[in-house]
Amino acid sequence: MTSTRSWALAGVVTGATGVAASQMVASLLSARESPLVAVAEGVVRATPGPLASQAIDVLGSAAKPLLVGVIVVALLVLFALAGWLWPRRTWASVLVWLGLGATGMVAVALRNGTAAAEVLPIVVGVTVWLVALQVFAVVLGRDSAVAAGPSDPSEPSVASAGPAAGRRGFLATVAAVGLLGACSGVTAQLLERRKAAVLDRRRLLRIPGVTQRTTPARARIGVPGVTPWRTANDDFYRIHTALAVPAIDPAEWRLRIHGMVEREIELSFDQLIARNIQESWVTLNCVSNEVGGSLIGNAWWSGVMTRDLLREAGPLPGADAVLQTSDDGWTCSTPLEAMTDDRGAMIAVAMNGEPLPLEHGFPARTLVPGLYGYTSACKWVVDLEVTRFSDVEAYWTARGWAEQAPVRLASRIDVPRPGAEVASGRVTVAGVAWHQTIGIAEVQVSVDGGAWTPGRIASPSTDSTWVQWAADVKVDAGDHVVRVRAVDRAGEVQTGVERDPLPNGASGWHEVSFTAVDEDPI
Ligand SMILES: Nc1nc2c(c(=O)[nH]1)N[C@H]1C(S)=C(S)[C@@H](COP(=O)(O)O)O[C@H]1N2
Ligand SMILES: [Mo]
Repeated sequence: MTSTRSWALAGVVTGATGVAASQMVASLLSARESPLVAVAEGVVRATPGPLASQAIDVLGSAAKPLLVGVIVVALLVLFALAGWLWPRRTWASVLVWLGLGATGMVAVALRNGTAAAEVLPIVVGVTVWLVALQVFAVVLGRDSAVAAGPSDPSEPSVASAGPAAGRRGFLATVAAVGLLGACSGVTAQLLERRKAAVLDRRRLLRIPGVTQRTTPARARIGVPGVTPWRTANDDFYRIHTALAVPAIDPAEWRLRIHGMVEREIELSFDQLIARNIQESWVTLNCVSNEVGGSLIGNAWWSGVMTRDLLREAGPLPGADAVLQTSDDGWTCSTPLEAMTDDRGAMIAVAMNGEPLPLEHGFPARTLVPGLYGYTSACKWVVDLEVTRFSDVEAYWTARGWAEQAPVRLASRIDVPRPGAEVASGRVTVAGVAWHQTIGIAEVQVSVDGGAWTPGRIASPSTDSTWVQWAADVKVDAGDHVVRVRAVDRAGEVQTGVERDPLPNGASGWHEVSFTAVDEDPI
């Protein structure tokens, strides 16, 4: 086998394996799209409309497979080229691989942004390419030393007349890299198929008692630019430690309630949703949210009250905690009290009128108004163990976060945006404020360190959600800083003491700098 053919083959096998590995990582991380698909769709979008419609006219339904075919052939040629280049001009080969990676990166970023789940598949793919070719270089380099081609000594070669061992080494490497690729590809396929099946189940799922709800009029402050009061599912922040989002078939899901109880309960999904479904607006936030941060969202949730389920199980005296476990092994420990009092803690099965999105815990997750997510809002929940705090440790409490973490009274400015330029005179400042289960009574703003003056708040129907607020302030031309603080219904005034999120939530006043300019008198 000639060196040219060996290296071209090495390039093709390496290239395909890198793509397969990246597909597998994309499936594992539930990326919105694999890099390969993102590039293909990028090509479609970049194709001028008339050309595209002409292509579809002429080629009909063959247009799509043809496009895929063209991309695959183009990739194979590039892979072969990059393989051939490796022993000759390694830097040029590296440039080809990096260029391919960069193309994927741009396609993905334009479409889905640069979250870890979108970027990591590309990083893995490029790494596989470079490492595999280096392995080939070692194997083929060793062989070429043994069987240097007579014709051109500057060209490393594996002469067909070379020692059979050398050739076997090369073929073994092709087989090993190819096997890695095949396994990755098959894994990606299986993951995708499982996920597709679960998504199908979810799409067809109808849960009696689940309703849709839009933002109530009284919850709107009516200032443009303020965060929508109801957070759409796609815009809801997502936090989980699981690398792969669990894809759970509701037919296989079980919830076990046990531990310090009189009666153990085990429920299938059908048994759960056959119970009394109740619904409410609840704002959920993450303890890691910085002052002014966006790890908070508000939705219309539907589910079964944990109070009812736990009462039925009958907690034994001495129990003060519920250790919740997710299908992915993540745990949190929640005060038993918070899951059995009247605040409306639930096993949620729907979010904004739809079955939970997979990323938010499908088919069931818990939700406890007034507590940060890490101590209460177990996604893909499968197990509730009634226990004692002194007997258990949960995922984050074992890592230095507080055992008890009620949400802190907080407020945020959404408009003006930091650095905004606004017309001098009357400026409307607006945002959101929250102290779940207690509720917000008042929001105050202070401009340039001046006196706190009250703004107005919209009034949602429950204290378990954030409120939108607004305040009109007067400013002259120049740079300004506006601050906000909230007062809750219990009379607590939001503290200006600045604390980091660790161990039990950030505190401090959110402030925004902006510039006021005099409008041109026309
Ligand atoms: N299984 C599981 N559930 C989890 C977590 C997790 O890492 N794994 N993170 C928690 C944290 S820290 C928060 S803030 C909320 C976030 O819920 P969301 O992703 O639906 O917004 O989920 C909680 N439930
Ligand atoms: Mo969190």
